[in-house]
Amino acid sequence: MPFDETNYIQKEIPEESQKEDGSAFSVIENDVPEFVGFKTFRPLNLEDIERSFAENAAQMYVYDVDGDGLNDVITVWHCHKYGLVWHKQIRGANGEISWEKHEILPVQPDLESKDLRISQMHSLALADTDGDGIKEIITGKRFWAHGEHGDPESNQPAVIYAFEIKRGESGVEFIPHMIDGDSGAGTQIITADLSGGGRADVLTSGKKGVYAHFYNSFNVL
Ligand SMILES: [Ca+2]
Ligand SMILES: [Ca+2]
Repeated sequence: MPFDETNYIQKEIPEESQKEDGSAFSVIENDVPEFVGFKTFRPLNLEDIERSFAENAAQMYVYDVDGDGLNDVITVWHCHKYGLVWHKQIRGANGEISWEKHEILPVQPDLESKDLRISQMHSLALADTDGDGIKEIITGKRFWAHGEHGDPESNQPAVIYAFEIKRGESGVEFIPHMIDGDSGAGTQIITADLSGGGRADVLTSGKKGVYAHFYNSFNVL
């Protein structure tokens, strides 16, 4: 189809939002894409709505996590520290939007605990790796992002995890599945069907090297 500029609307993102590390374009409220920055939710036709989605985000995704028909926001809370979060979209009686924060991995973990925690999650992907129609949240450790001692627990194993979203009567559960324990991910995780098996495989690169992780089956933890 020939280029027709009348098919496009150009809208400049305000300067302060251009500096935000994490951002996403997706449909939250209307039938046109809206900008979601990690400090703001910015519907294109409305004034900015201040909302802190993260302290220092990685990639952000807009996805209906709990399957209630309303898009939610998924991101890392601090890409050099801790926290993997999703923000549930809530609609008020008059259609007003608010957000409810839920932690998938703790923002302030107990370092004495054996519970799963990952520091330096500087990249995030969303893809259906097991082919069940629901996307998994894929993230990993950016090993030595600021060198050996620059970030919390810099020397912990360079893991990659898929968090399976399980929707149930009592809400949403996130089941962690370790994809790999010694590779990690830099600032971007790519998913693509490399093997031709019809499911998303996972590509990572970082200080531990460049890897393709082919989906076989989820480890049962
Ligand atoms: Ca939802
Ligand atoms: Ca899936």
